[in-house]
Amino acid sequence: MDILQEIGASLRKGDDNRVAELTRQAIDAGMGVGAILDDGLIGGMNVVGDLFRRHEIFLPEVLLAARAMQKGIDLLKPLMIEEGIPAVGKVVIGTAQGDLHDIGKNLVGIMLKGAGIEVIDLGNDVSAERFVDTAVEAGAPVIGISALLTTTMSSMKGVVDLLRERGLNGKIRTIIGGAPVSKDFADEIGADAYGYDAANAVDQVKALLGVA
Ligand code: B1M
Repeated sequence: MDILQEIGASLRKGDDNRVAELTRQAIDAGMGVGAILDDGLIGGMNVVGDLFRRHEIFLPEVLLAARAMQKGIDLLKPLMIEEGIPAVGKVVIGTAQGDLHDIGKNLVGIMLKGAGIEVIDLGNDVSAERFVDTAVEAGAPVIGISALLTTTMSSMKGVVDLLRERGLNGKIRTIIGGAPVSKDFADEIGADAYGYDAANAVDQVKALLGVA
């Protein structure tokens, strides 16, 4: 088993110390951040999702896997963020109201910071009012919303609708993403952009900020 497969296997077992140790080894061996993330950590988490869907593992195991994934991401974070880049724009991010899945959102935040964008992270389970109020107060022209549940996707529409109600559409733009979200859904609810993964989210946000 190669080191990336081993990261995935340890993540499935929820062995956070081993995931951290292997991630460190992979970094030291000169493996790229993208490969460690996609083929190690995210690959492992996808298997966890499949096992969970088939009721072969249960929530406590998923939580342990999420904790292990976060330990790996924490080690990759400094490599994804180049310190001292002047900010080229400001974005408010968070997960949709009712949604506690924040790993993807955290990755998007790290990548945005890495691209020199200032990120105001509201965490998870964020109401439409809080997204919009924060963007207005902070003078952020972009709101990014992440959802992992089909049931919380509808609250993304709440943010778009609230911006429209307050006459802010066009002034504050929205980008949405997350596993069940699609470009079609973004178009349907009137979001300005859709990011299919964290790297694509950076390209889309830069385009919204006009710095692409
Ligand atoms: Co949950 N969960 N979960 N879970 N969980 C899923 C999402 C599920 C698909 C599992 C399954 O059944 N196979 C399923 C949803 C089914 C559905 O809605 N159709 C599910 C369920 C049902 C639930 C609960 C309801 C279970 C229960 O209580 N019975 C519950 C809901 C809690 C809530 O939110 N209210 C629940 C709870 C949890 C945990 C708390 C245990 C844990 C989350 C821990 C945490 O995030 N801190 C958890 C986890 C870990 C998962 C899976 C296994 C993994 C999610 C993940 O982190 N993936 C997930 C199955 C799966 O997705 N394979 C599952 C890795 C992450 C990097 O990917 O978030 O997709 P992702 O982000 C990607 C892209 O989507 C994109 O970029 C990222 C990097 O490429 N992206 C964006 C994400 N946000 C973006 C925003 C953008 C742009 C791109 O712009 C702003």
